[in-house]
Amino acid sequence: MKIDIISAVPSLLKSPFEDSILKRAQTKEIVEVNIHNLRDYSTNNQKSIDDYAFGGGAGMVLSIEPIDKCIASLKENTNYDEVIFMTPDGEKLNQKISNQLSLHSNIIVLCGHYKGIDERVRQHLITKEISIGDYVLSGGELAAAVLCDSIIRLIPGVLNDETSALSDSFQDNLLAPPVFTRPANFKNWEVPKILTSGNTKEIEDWRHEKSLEKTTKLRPDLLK
Ligand code: 6GU
Repeated sequence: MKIDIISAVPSLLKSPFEDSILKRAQTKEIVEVNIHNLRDYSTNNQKSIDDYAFGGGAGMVLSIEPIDKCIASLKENTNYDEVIFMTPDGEKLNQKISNQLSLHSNIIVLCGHYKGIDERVRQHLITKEISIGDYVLSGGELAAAVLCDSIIRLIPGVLNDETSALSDSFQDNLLAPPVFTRPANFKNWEVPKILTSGNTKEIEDWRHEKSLEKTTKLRPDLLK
C-alpha cells in the first residue's frame, strides 16, 4: 500500500512514522509513506499557500491551486482509490472504516490547516472526508497520523502475530479483555487464577466473558 500525505506542516508528521510498528511496516516494504510539503507546490513567488476569505472574516483559507497542483502531480504516476481530507466535520473514524481503507492500494491524505480550505477542493478533488472525533485540533496532521496508524497495523504482515490485530478492541464490536504478566503476585495484588491454570478453553471463555462485561459497563452502545 502507498500513502501520500499532503501537509502545510510536514514536520508534524515525521516522528509517528519513524518508530515501532509504522517504521517496521515501511522497512518491510509493506507500506510506503510519502509526506509532501504543500508549500513546494505554491504557484506564486511568495510561496504562499493560503489567502483571505472571499466575503471577509474566517481568517486565512488554504488555496486550491497548490493542492490541485500537488494532487495532479501525484496522479501522474499513480491511480488512487481515495483522496481523503482530514476535517472535524468529516465522517467519524471507526474500526470498520479503517478495515475498509486497509484493503486499498493507494490513498492520498490531505491535511487541513488554518481556518479552512477552499470549498472547491472538497467539491472536486476529495473523495472522502474523515474526522477522528468531536473536538477540534489545530490541523489535520495529528489526525492523519492516527488514521494511518489505524490502517497500517491492519495490513497483513505488519504485525508479527497476525491474530493480534484480530483480537484488538472494536474488531468484533467488543472491548479487549484485561491482560496480565509476571509476577503473578505483586504486593498481594493477584492475577486471576484461571490465567495461570493452563486450561486454554477456560481461559478463552473467561476472556470472552470479561470482554462482554467490560463492553456492557463502559460502551453499551457497541452491543446494539
Ligand atoms: Cl481530521 N482535523 C482537525 N483539524 N480537527 C479534528 C479532526 C481533524 N478530527 C477531529 N478533530
